[in-house]
Amino acid sequence: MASPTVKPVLRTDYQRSVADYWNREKDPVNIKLGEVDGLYHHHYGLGQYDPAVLEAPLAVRDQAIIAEMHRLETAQAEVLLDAFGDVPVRGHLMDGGSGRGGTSFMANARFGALVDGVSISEQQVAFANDQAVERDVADQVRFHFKNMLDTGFETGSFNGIWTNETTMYVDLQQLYGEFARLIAPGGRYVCITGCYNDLTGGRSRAVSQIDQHYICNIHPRSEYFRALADNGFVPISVVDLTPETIPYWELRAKSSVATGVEDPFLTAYKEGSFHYLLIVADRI
Ligand code: GPP
Ligand code: MG
Repeated sequence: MASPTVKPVLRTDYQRSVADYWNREKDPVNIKLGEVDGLYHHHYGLGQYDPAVLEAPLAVRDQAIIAEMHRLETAQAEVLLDAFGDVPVRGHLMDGGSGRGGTSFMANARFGALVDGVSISEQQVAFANDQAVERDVADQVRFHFKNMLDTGFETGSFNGIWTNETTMYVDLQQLYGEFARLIAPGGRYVCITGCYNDLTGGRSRAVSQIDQHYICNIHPRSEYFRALADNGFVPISVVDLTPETIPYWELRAKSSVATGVEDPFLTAYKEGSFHYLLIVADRI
């Protein structure tokens, strides 16, 4: 007898191309930073860097800059997690687009919460699950090859969900429809994202260059609030983190692990066509 139809995780050519990108990705800008302390991030940094790293003796300068960039990326994840406020011990959180797992491990360590991360990259899922074993938290932090637009997780089974720089890969109405189903009433959604400024009239050249670099589709700012409201989410806090992320990009541009995307980010932020936003919204 035929088994019930299981929907494939990757459903479009676009999703397959994004998965392919992340399955191959082994960029030193992420791997070397992760090796500093074993937390592998796929997001940018927040806060001032210590200018002394740029003057460190040549033999250790490169490593000092990398460690400083990593510190700022970890600080970014702390800001995201701060926005959850209190999460019950053994509460249940989801990481939408979990990468190599950095933010998920921090959430588990901070709250004692059970965390499920989802990613459409099988390589990232495997890497993050290996990290969970290495960190001895595989019973509490699990990574799944799943599509965050349609996870198959139980309705109302999460206290909270976050997306750390992943929403530019998906349709926001579909995403927040699924998150509204997953988060129990009173639960919280926390997002850090880059979005373009509707007030400047469209996607600037620099924003298009960022899209092209990552094969993503950066949304206008207004789309976030429309899609959240349409799906039963009420914002409680919106913070423009742009001034706090610019130092990270300035340091990254001077580092040995710069990738070429630094100029478009700095141009877009400084000209005002792009913002780095924290959005916190509650499920009603
Ligand atoms: C990647 O982080 C983040 C994205 C691909 C999303 C794009 C983000 C925006 C704010 C537009 P990463 O750590 O994998 O990137 P990199 O390799 O450049 O450090
Ligand atoms: Mg990175």
